[in-house]
Amino acid sequence: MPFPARFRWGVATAAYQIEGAAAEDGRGDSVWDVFCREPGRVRDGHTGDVACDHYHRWPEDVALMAGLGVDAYRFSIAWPRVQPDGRGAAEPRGLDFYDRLVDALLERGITPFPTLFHWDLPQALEDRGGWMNREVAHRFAEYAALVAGRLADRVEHWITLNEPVVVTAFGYALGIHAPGRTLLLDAMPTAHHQLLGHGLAVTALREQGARQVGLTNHYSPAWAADETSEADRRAAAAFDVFMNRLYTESVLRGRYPDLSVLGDLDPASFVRDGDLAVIGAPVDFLGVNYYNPTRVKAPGPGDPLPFEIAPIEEYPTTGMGWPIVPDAFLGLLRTLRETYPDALPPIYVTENGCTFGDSIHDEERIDFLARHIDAVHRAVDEGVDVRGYFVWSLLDNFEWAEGYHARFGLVHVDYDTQRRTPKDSYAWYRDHIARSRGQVTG
Ligand code: GBH
Repeated sequence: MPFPARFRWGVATAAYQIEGAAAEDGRGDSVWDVFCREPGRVRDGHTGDVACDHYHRWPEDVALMAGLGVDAYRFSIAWPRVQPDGRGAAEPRGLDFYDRLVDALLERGITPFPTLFHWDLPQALEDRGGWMNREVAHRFAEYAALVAGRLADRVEHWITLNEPVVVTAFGYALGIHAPGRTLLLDAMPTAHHQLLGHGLAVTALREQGARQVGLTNHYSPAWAADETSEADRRAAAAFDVFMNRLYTESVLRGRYPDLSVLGDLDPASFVRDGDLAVIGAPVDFLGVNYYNPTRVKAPGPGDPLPFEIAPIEEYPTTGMGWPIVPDAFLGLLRTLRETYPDALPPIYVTENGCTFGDSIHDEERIDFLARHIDAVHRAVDEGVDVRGYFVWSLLDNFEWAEGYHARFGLVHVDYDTQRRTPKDSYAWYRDHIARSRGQVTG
């Protein structure tokens, strides 16, 4: 069976990774601006100060999307452009930028899918504890309302958060990402406060007329290193709660899975009465980001976390060293449907992609995308309600702690000249979209 006629093909980016113009039009510092300035945090001291200069070159980037023939574009809105200090009245110049972008997309028939928070928290809020501080959830909902107040007359689809688990795990528990804190399991309130912010924002967005609201989670299927070992299976189950289920069960069912599997954790110290009802506010879709599965083994003595990550060596890997396992993607989509048969909203795959060196002749990316799209196709044929697929990413861009070394784009960016060169995968995806339109039914 072909893909359904209304299936949306898209590309994705995020503000800090492409915009640059870090000090323009009143933009405040985000945690990533500050993190990048600390020596040793990001490879080779790279920063997002200029990035792909998308803030100035967006017309060219919209034209590249039009050339691909995508139906939809997922981008993120930089909170510190809208509220430089994370609170108070909107900076109109910041909103103007997204206003122009949205109009240009709509003119080209491209549906905007803005994400309100893709990791660039205003530093002023981090100075007050960041996501460790419950108050930030309320600030987030206010910010969401400001943006929707300006754009919801034209923007139908809204994504609140991008991958809250990565903020908690990499940003607050392990210190690999901004704000670089190493709280280990003491970082768990940041998961709760992000989810609370999501729930409060759902209501705030709807009040401003947003029609389709969802959040994007990162999913990594957990494989027990030794299926016959009870300790490894327990560790894999704990990882699954930590990485996947905490952010899914709470949003779709208004309850947390049993968090005691994570260890000595007192949810009552940060979860208040009524919070889960807020977090479980109905969503219209679930955004799924998938890159790879994770092999998990039992923790060693004195290990602060209830699991350890073990290498997956029997599959080829991407340039990041991440194993390429399209079957795990199919398995993930099946598992979501089996686990939440009555509660799962339509799914959008809001990110999937890879990096392999910097050649514009990127056969490996084409193969990666073809096999992962095939997994989505099979899931759809089996009845999983997937409505769209977004390639990460339109452009090579600032890959967080890897700086500009990892290139995920369908379009190559020369960071000296800002010249964009479509890769072979760009032509392949364009043809794939055209072909799938040619054979659509229903
Ligand atoms: C996404 O995060 C982000 O939303 C996006 O901004 C980013 O550019 C993109 O992915 C590419 O990285 O198997 O132990 O080596 C992805 C989060 C977390 C996914 C780490 C892959 C691999 C860890 N990633 N994970 S491991």
